Amino acid sequence: MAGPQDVGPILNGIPTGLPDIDPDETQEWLDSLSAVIDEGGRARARYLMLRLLEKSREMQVGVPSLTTTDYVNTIPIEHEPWYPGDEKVEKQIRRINRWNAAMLVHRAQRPGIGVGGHISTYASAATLYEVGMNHFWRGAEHPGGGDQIFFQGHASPGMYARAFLEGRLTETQLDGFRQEHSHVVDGVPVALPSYPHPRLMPDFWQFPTVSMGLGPMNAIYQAQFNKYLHNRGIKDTSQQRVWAFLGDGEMDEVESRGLLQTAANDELDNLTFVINCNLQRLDGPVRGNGKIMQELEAFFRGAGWNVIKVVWGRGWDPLLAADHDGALVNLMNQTPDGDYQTFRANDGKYVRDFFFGRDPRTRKLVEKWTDDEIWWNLKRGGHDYHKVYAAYRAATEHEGQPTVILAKTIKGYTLGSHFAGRNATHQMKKLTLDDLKGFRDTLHIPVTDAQLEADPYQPPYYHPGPEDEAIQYALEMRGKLGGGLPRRKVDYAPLQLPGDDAYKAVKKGSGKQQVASTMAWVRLLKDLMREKDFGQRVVPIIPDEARTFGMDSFFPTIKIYNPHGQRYRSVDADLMLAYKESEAGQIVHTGINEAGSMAAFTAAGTSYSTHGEAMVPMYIFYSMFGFQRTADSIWAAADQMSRGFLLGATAGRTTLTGEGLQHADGHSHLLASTNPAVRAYDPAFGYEIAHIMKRGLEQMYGETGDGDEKNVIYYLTLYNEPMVQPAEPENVDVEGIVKGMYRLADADRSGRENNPSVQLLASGVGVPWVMEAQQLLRDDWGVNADVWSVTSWNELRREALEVDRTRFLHPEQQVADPYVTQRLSGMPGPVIAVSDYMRAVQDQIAQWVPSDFHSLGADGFGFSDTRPAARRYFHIDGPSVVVRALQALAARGEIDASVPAQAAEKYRLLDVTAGASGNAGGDA
Ligand SMILES: Cc1ncc(C[n+]2csc(CCOP(=O)(O)OP(=O)(O)O)c2C)c(N)n1
Ligand SMILES: [Mg+2]
Repeated sequence: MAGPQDVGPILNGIPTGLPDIDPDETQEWLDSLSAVIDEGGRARARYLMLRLLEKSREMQVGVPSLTTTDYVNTIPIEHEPWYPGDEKVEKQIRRINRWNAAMLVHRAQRPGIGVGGHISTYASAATLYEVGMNHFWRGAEHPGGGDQIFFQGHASPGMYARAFLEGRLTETQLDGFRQEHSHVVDGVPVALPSYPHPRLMPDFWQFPTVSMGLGPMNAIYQAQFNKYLHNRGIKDTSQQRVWAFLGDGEMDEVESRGLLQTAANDELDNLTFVINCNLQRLDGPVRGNGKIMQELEAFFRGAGWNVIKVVWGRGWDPLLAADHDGALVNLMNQTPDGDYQTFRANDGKYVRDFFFGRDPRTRKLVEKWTDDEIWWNLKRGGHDYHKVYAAYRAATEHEGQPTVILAKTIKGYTLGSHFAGRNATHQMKKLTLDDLKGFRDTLHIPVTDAQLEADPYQPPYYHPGPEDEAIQYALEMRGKLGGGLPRRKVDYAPLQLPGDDAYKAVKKGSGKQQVASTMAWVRLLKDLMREKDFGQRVVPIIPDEARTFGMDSFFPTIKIYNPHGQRYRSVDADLMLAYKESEAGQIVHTGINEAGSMAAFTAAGTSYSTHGEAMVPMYIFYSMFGFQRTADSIWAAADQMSRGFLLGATAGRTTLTGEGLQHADGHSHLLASTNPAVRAYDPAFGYEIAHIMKRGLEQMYGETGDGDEKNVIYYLTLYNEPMVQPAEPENVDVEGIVKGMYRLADADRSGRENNPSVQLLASGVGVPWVMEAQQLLRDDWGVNADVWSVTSWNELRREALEVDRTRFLHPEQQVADPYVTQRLSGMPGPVIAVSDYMRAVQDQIAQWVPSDFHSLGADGFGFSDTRPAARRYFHIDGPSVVVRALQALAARGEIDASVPAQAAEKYRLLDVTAGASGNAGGDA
């Protein structure tokens, strides 16, 4: 066992190396403690120690804070505020919501539909939502701006029920729950999505939350973004708050906890997490043997949050007041969650016997109570309006820290004994006739037995009519707070976009200088940011790679956002490119944190809707750590209809090749192709980048177009291989660049008119390889090769799929060929397609190529080596393209069958050291 001599210099935050300047006095204190334990017992000693700690902190004695407190409410009764609502009416509202939320799911289980839903999550959280709805959350029309609420995904039926009660949704809509295309009325679908999905219900849901763990991250960065907008003088957001409703099971997702420090460091006191601690997740208890609330308390407090526990309802107050020797608190502290769950799945007698009965002193506390009283009076804190209200008030008044409210509830509350606290409750979607009757009685819903028996699959919804007192009250409260929630609205001024001049420099090319496409993009960004009005709308987001991408030059000019400014003298303060943080900084520097960067991107990219202020996020990252690492966040960003630019820098499987397997991105375009909102481009040169960026800005932020057309995300891959950036060719095919391909360099056929031809297609860093191949084919084999720059395999495919679909569904229509077919038809010879990505990227267009199609690509794991060696290894370099082209021609009988082998021999195709395609270097 470790003795005092074994511990390090720091013990639990208390320095142990300090000299004792008065050992006698110290001994007196220690003796007093021993005496208290001897006379008053350990509980008394503990009490005194805690009081001493409290007093020490009050008097600014630097003692370490405790990570956990007793298993009781954080806010003592004497600090509870007066409850400003009409509890009776609010209870009635809550009952109606509970009923309708459950009926909505139950009816969606009707025969022939059976699409499911969740009942128990909302049942446990109804009070948490209702207190917010009636007293706290500001709607979009509030003069101070609306609050932003991340509703727990599986609680969506409750939000629909509330909107129905307020007259914002109809019964027909409720009946279309989870039948988004098939529930058709008068020819149009009238339906509701399963979960909060802005893309599916764009005037209602604001934040997608159902992929657990993303909500917490996005809420933190939403709160940060609100302060960012404020500090940069773009919008006064000082009155707006962000609330995130989360499950206790959800808190096991790494994403749920991984960014808590950001909220604390930024002092996001505009942020409140409400964690519904019903002690259960889908399969069973969250911490059967432990206590999730205690664990979360320690975790959040350790991360620097203000923690408010709402454990017990008001019925417990007199018992706790009478608990003079701490026996009840002791019992509360010791009982594991698994037992708490079991208590609520039983009855009052069980609670008396197995909870209070564990200690004679606690048994005595309730000896005058009936079993029913024990059952009905002793509620959990998250079901008590007063306690929840007190917590919300305290959270909104707290300054300098984000707050988490840990509210203890019962999963399936009020749904009856088959649901409440049962392990299976999360998955239960329908009620038996008996359940329905019991539930109706518990909630006092005026529905008769006969009505329930008539069709137990379709019990009626209940709405007391717009004149009813409860409805009037609900509407009045929402009216005062600025209107119904959730609600998404889109109302913003289109941006004044940069003119052609901003793109001039990058279109000029780099002369003789070798410049990587990343640099070309950074140069363009600099010019775009110089544009008056527009420049300040750009939100550069960088996870600690600014130097890699040559963006450190931004530090002293537009500065790094930090709500605390720069309180230290930076080590490089004397340098021109000094590291500079500022309250009004423009760069969102997330640290090494791609997940957080995507959350920041989402917050900025939806600002056109969440704040009515269009902002342009430009999130630049190591391309391997974008889609590969955070694709689910990008999916959610697309659901939320984010707009902006993702820049996958250091792209390619052989271009950053010094960095090797884990860094070498040879597939992000394929991953990008799975996201319907992403427009992915793999440009080769600066001028292509310029046109794509320009088109992206026009599409997403310009005055034209509407709807989903604008709700897209542009993804550009950028490389770090220095090469001469050509000037934009005269009359360049801009439409081709934007649609995905254009003819870059025709073969020089003079004197070789009748020689065989091939079409070489390449993207990104592969374009120089096919230029090399074009020359070799001409000089060594007399073959005419036309070169195409494919700026987007993905876009070519997307367009072709659209054509296919139209042809399939409207065979009667005359539909023009897909763009890729049109461009290649009539072009002589087979097609060879190559890039620094795996073949599947290029193969996306195969079926629409009107000629033989052959692809080369970087399939397999990356590795570290020189660029030329890696390209030779994957057989994507210039000579490999030549040999592939010759094979294709030989197969068509256009050249002699022996030629390809001769070529392979000539170029030593199987010798990786013989490769010469590309520049040396390849680190980041
Ligand atoms: C990333 C992810 N994994 C799994 C699920 C499936 N899932 C939905 S709800 C749920 C249990 C939720 O438990 P908890 O967070 O405690 O919420 P409660 O319903 O108890 O309030 C699970 C596993 C999901 N939605 N997202
Ligand atoms: Mg739970």
